[in-house]
Amino acid sequence: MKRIVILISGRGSNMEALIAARDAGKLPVAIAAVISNRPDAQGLKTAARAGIASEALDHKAFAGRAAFDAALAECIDRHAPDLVVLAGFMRILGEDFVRHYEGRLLNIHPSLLPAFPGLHTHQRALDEGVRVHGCTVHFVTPALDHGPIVIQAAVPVLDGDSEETLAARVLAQEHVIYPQAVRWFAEGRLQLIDGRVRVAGAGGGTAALIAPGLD
Ligand code: NHR
Ligand code: GAR
Repeated sequence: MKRIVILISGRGSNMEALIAARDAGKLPVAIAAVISNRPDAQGLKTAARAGIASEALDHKAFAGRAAFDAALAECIDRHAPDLVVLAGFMRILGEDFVRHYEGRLLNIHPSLLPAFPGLHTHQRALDEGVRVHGCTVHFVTPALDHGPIVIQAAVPVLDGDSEETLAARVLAQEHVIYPQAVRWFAEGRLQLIDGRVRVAGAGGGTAALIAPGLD
């Protein structure tokens, strides 16, 4: 069975969705460890309660980004993962780190990339007046939020939405597409060809789009 390490910085609801999918028999992976760059992350407690090895590596304790990245890679590699999953992980990772995990590092980003890379995506979507928003699972490359896309889910932006209501609508879809993407990886179905993701056996053969029904 494939081994995964999950990196978090806070609440950890995407991590919980992965744990739940595993527990339901829908995600054939061993969750080797959960690591947070913030020692006070709520998700660390959740992971420990689920019986998963959890560790904190405080980025503030390091002289710079390169030193933190190196220590983080060492910590991850002790668990010998096949895949590293960024789940609400809030530190930008350097080129050396990203290259080391090339093809085995996934992120979930709360927008329909390439729209709104970076932070505060929901407020920016509201400010721009877009009618469709969503989330994206992508392979991580050195260019922030620009790696090959695995799966996206779209949600409507509704009149009267606040940052909170829109974030909640997107988050519900994150919890659907992240376990799906990790499952595809675990099944060996994700192929990277010329910077694009092909999902073997999926109709159409390329990254999928889920558009949940409006009601
Ligand atoms: N690293 C690389 N090289 N490439 C990506 O695509 C990455 C990455 C690291 C994290 C997640 C990303 C997101 O989905 C991610 C993708 C943090 C920031 C950020 O500005 C931006 C994007 C993402 C994560 N972080 C600040 C920093 O200085 C700190 C912000 C904070 O601590 O609150 O690192 O959105
Ligand atoms: C999620 O919406 C995730 O997409 C986003 O933060 C939230 C984390 O929630 N990630 C980023 O913004 C990365 N910069 P969670 O901790 O409950 O999974």
